[in-house]
Amino acid sequence: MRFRELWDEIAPVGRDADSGGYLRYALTAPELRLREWFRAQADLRGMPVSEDGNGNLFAWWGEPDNGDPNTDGRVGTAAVLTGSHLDSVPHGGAYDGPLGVVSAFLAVDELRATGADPVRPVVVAAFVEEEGARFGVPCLGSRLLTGEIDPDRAAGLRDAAGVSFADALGARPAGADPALADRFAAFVELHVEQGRALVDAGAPVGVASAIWPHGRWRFELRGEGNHAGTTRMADRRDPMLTFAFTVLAANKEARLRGAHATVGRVAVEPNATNAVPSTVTCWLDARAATPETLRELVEAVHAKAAERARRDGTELTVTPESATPLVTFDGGLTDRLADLLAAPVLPTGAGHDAGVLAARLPTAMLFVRNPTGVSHSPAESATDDDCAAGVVALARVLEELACR
Ligand code: HGY
Ligand code: MN
Ligand code: MN
Ligand code: MN
Repeated sequence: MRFRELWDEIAPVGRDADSGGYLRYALTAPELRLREWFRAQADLRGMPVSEDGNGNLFAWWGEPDNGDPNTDGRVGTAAVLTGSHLDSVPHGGAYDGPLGVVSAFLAVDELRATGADPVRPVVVAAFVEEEGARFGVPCLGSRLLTGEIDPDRAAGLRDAAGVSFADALGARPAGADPALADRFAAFVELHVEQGRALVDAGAPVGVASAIWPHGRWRFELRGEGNHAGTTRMADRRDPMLTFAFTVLAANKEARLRGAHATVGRVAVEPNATNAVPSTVTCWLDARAATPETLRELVEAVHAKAAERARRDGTELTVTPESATPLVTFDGGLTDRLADLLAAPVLPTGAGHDAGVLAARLPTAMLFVRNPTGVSHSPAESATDDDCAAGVVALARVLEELACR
């Protein structure tokens, strides 16, 4: 086990010196460097790398499939897929994503050290744009691979500088792999926990039961830009007021339902201290235990924002940007892994590529304890001992799924 050694190789990549967090947006320089690192790690292990035309990378231990999922006429023995993503949210933590990729390579090493002889290929994956931090749609790579998003829609998604996903990728994305379920027997994603359930349980590793349904909605509030010094308060059409009320309403409506609502991103036009804004655009991230609760929550926030917009003389447009349904991981597989590892089973409110692939493949997730419970922040953490326990757990899972 060389966890620290391997971890230190990627630790400086994309790290912001001021915040200590990571700026590893999909297909930008730091993430491209991590993709090169991924290829080098695969190479070191004699694992050929295939790409799926969507920006996702796959390193094969065992006979690789023909590498062109979309023109596939022949599928070999279904492989066991593991891995995660290399991109981050703005000023994100070190572990969210890369821990699953590093652990996957180390789990391959562990298995090989024991002389394991898999009857199925073991494949380490790095999925592109899991966070949606650059192009707005989370799990973009896995959604393309499963056919959950139309390749033309994905191609046209643009980043803040106007660069399209197709341009960043260098091609129109290939889209769904019709042979996906033949190609892969199962997917197991290891991820840092983004909460404190494992701290409470006193366990270094857990198994995921479900992912709350969640989504992103863009709220565009238009008013009238005007002079801060001369415009009478009664004459203003100030979208910032509607915005402020919307944020408070989201918080209240989520609390009422035991759900989660966040407004973590906002853009103000013209963004001047001495001007009443003309437009405020904000993004609502909403998550709840059931689809019904999520729908009610978003409808309630929308209704309250619309009512407030009428009072403020502003105009409101709400656009859904992404939706992730309730994911219940394969019960048989989850129970099997929880028994194998004697690990607790827990749900999460975070989205993952595993949640997308679960619609097509038997899928499970392992979580590694996070002492602070903090994630999507530079304060995200995990101890080396727990990360090593995660690798051992993942190796046992791969042995169970690929060597029998
Ligand atoms: O849950 C999320 O925000 C993302 O999918 N990682
Ligand atoms: Mn094939
Ligand atoms: Mn994340
Ligand atoms: Mn993640």
